[in-house]
Amino acid sequence: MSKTSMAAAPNTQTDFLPLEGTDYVEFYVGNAKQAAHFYKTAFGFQSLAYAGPETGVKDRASYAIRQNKLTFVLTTPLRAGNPIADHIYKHGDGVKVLALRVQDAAKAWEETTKRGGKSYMEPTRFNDEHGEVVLSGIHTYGETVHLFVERKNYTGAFMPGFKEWKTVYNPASTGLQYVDHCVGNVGWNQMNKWVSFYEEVLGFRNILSFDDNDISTEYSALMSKVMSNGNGFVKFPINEPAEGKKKSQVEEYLEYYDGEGCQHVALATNDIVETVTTLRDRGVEFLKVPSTYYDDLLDRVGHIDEDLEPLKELGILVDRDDEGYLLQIFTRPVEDRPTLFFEIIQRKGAKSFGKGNFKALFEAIEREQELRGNL
Ligand code: TYF
Ligand code: FE
Repeated sequence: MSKTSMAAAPNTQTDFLPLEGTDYVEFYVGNAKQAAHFYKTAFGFQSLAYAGPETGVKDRASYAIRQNKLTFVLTTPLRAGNPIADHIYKHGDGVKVLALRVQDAAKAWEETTKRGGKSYMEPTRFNDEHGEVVLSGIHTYGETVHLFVERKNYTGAFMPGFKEWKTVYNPASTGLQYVDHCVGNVGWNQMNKWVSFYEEVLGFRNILSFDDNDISTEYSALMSKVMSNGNGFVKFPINEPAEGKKKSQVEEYLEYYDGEGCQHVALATNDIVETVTTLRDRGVEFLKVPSTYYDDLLDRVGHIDEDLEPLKELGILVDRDDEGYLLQIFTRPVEDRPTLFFEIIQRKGAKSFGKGNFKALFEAIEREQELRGNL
């Protein structure tokens, strides 16, 4: 049997990069107007702010949308021949920016770049009549970047450059609350390089590891290490492909994304049955597990507060660790390329990532890989 290592030693050093959580996730997409409509309609986001030619931004259109503590920005280029257009030509729609909230964006940039982080944006002040936001940023895996966002006294809708975006069409929330974690897929044998990057450049710790014995024997092979910042508000698992009997799901991603990138963003809810019922009714497609998954579920995880029937009906997975349990489900990729997808997660004490579900989950992913002819 495989084992999962849990890091024990607390970080006693002072945190050189205090993070308050995820500020926003920005996607580069082929059509931001329609993508914003999709995330509003299907996922329950509300209109927040807009930037584009009408606000003095000439090269792009960006729609910021919000649901509870979740903010997404959908950005599209208005012409060919620029980094945004090149990004979507190469990768298709995907995550460009994982933005992290800080108290001091200049210090975040100085601390990370002096430790070897490659600068994406030097500390820059952005002002409008609502105050000031300071941004800085560094590169991470692939063409993905981290922005550090300092918005101390800013009272505008989102950010200078954006104007408030008010619409009559604002579908009800689906109960999604905040970003639980964002997973990166990196190249063959690159996982430990990126683990060291998060340790050395951002001061994160490796809190969980899954090796190929955990998840490769029969199933879509991969290895994964979960990186967490000091307060646990920001968690970035890193996957690399592993040699298995079949083509790794991570390899499939790398081929279609044409490089390393964000594989899934996990969104937290306080009521997963309610949230997933609503998402499904609004057209979000989820991976399906065989109904036999539920035959011995309660033997595996013990008592849970939820009724089994709705979990089974919706295909929600359950796993337990020392501290509690979690419920999770995965969407199918949200683009035509088999690249980015979302996880919906409800934690009831558990701080782990659902290792007990890997077999059922990876078999479900494999069935889809097979349908695509990519196994
Ligand atoms: O984030 C995680 O680690 C879990 C499990 O391709 C997982 O959500 C890992 C790899 C993967 C899908 C889910
Ligand atoms: Fe996950």
